[in-house]
Amino acid sequence: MTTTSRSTSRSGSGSKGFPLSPRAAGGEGWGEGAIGLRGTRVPPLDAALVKAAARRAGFHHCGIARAEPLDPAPLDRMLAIGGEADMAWLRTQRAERLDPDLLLPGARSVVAVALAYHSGESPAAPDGAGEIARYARGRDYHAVMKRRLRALAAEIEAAGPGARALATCDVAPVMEKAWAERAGIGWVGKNGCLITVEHGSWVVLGTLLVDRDLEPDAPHPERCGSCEACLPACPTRAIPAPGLVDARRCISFWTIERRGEIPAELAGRMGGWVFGCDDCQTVCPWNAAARPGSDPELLPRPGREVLAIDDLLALTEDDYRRRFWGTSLARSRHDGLVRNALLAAGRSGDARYRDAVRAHLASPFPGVRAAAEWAAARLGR
Ligand code: B12
Ligand code: SF4
Ligand code: SF4
Repeated sequence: MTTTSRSTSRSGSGSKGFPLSPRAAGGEGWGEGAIGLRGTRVPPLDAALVKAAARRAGFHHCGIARAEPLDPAPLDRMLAIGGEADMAWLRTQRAERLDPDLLLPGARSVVAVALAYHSGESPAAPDGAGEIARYARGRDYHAVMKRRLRALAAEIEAAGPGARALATCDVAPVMEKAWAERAGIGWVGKNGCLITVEHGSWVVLGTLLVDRDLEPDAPHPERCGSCEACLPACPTRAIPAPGLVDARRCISFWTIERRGEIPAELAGRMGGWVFGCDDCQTVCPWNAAARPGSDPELLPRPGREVLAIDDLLALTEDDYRRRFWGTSLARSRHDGLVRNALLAAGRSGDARYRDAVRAHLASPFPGVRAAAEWAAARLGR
């Protein structure tokens, strides 16, 4: 199997997917099947075989959709309100997001997969603790997803020599939730997350675009019904309408994706979060009933459910690299995590953080400095 690898990504650089094998595209003796690239006939693949391979590769869910363009309405609705914040790539790569053929010319099917990461335990954060979103408590899911997608692709290659595929997780302009819904894995809930019946929304997603026909699954029906619990549960009111997430107000965006200064109006509403936010998911009744995932690679690492705020305030760049390299927490960078901890210290109102906060007033990073000033004002200088 061969993958394309072109030059755009979540951050605007890097590849659209990741290479699965260096072999060149092509094949012979394909017999009956759809017309593929260069007018060649491509034989269909067996969907049951792909799903069995996905189970062997360690995926908890796998579904298949036809690689036909997605409905642009949800993406356009989000872009119309500026809900992408400064993630300009969500807007500039609109066309690729909607049409898989622009990413993998000749794409016929999308294999959507999900990994469940929740341990089933939700210990209340102790006093003085900064909360970490659940998905970030185990190994970096990108590495786990990538390795397993490669294993799945290798099995597809063995079954259909010459097939071409593009494996993606997160960084490529692929709307993974929309594909997972179309492939029957779950539905996009009013909180904007993909929810599965078995594991709730505590799943991360990946896709494999394939240039072969596979028997598609039926799209998953919507199961939120009349519930709207997640909308008022968002502390920063980042879900203005069902299924619409405004990144400009989302704690996840500010604490993970965005460096620099966090607006004071939002800084005061972020509760105990220092990396990501799960509030719109913890209230979801489907998550109360979710089966824990038991995957050792994704389960929380000891000491990663929460991080002590005073510990984070004293975190050096070297400590940060040593402790968080290879984990999802690396995305916020050292200055981002310290900034988040400063704001959490300010929100706590606990004067014991005063000196540690003041130590950051002269930080070279404007975001850290602004957070230190905000927190110091709250704690009394
Ligand atoms: C950008 C991004 C964000 C931005 C969101 C920006 C925005 N306004 O959408 C920010 C930084 C805020 C964010 C936050 C989070 N993210 Co994020 N994010 C992404 C990313 C990279 C792209 C998403 C995207 O294209 N957004 C544009 C919108 C319009 O499209 P969409 O998100 O795909 O989903 C829409 C369509 O599916 C559409 N839709 C489809 N069917 C239907 C049906 C109906 C009825 C309706 C109304 C809408 C609808 O509505 C959806 C919501 O707008 C994806 C990875 C990927 N490549 O897909 C991860 C991804 C969506 N994120 C993920 C996660 C885990 C999170 C967080 C839970 C992390 C956390 N705990 O802090 C939060 C959840 C916030 C929330 N309530 O959604 C997971 C989702 C897992 C899941 N079970 O849903 C993904 C898939 C990453 C992964 N590979 O697993 N994220
Ligand atoms: S992740 Fe947090 S801030 Fe973002 S929409 Fe959900 S509850 Fe709101
Ligand atoms: S809380 Fe209710 S409305 Fe929100 S996603 Fe869950 S089921 Fe849907």
